[in-house]
Amino acid sequence: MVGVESIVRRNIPRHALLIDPADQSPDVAAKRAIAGAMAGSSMILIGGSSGTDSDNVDRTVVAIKEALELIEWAATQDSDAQNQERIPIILFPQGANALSPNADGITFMMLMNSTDPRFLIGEQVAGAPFIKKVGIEPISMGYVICAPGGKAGEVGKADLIKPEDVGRVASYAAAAELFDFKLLYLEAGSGASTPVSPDLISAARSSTDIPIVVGGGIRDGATARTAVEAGADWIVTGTLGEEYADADELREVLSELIISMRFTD
Ligand code: 1GP
Repeated sequence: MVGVESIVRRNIPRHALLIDPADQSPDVAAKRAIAGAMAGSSMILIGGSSGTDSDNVDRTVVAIKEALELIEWAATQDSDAQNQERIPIILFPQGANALSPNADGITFMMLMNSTDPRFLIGEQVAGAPFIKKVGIEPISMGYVICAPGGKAGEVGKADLIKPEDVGRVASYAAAAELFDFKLLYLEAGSGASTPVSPDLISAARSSTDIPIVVGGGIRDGATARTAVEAGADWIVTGTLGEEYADADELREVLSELIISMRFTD
C-alpha cells in the first residue's frame, strides 16, 4: 500500500494524470500511467466519467497498479534511481457507482457549489459503507466547479463560479478549511475552452492554506505555470494525455509541462 499522506502536504507544484476508464482500455491506461510516472507525475487519478461501472474501473486500476509496480521493482534494482516509490492511484469518482477496492485512496468529495443534495451528501452516503469495508483511504476534498464547467458542471448541477467571482471562491475556500477538507479542487470542466482563471486561484489561495488542485482545460506548460504562480499546488491534466497514442510522445509532452510549470524563466 502506498501512503497517501504526501498528497495533502503542500510541496513543490505537482502534476496529476487523470485517466478516464471509459475512454481507453486498461492496457492503454497502464501505458499512459507509465508515461506519466516516467515524466514526473506524482499521482494517477482515476475517474471523470459517468459512463462506466465498477468492473471497468477496477480492471483499469489493477492494470495501472501492476504496470507501476514493475517500474518500482526496476527502480529498486537501480541504485542511481531517484524515485523508488510507486506513485499513488487515487479514485476521483463522479458517484458511488464506479469504485475499485484496489485503489490506494479516494477523493471523498463534496461538490460544494452543487444545487443538488445528491452531490453535496447523497453519493457520499451511498459510497461510504463500501469505502469503509474495503479500507480505501479517503482524502476529504472540497470540489468547486468554475465556468465554463463542462459536463461536470452540468451533471453536478453546479452554480458555476464566474471568473470575476473572487469573493465567492474565497468563501468556498474558507468553508472547505472549516470543514477540515484536506484538498480544495477548482475545476473548469474536462476539455474546458478556458481554464480556471488565475484571479480565482489566487483568491482561494489568500483565503486558505489547504493544498489547491486545479484542472480543466490545461494543455501546456505555460497555462500550468500561470495556475501554479496564482497558487495551485496540483495541476491535473486529463484530455491532454488522451491525445497521444504513443507512450514516448506522451512522456515527452508531460515532462515538458511538468518542467515548465515548476521553473519560471
Ligand atoms: C477534469 O480537471 C480535469 O476533471 C481535467 O481536465 O481533461 O481538460 O485536462 P482536462
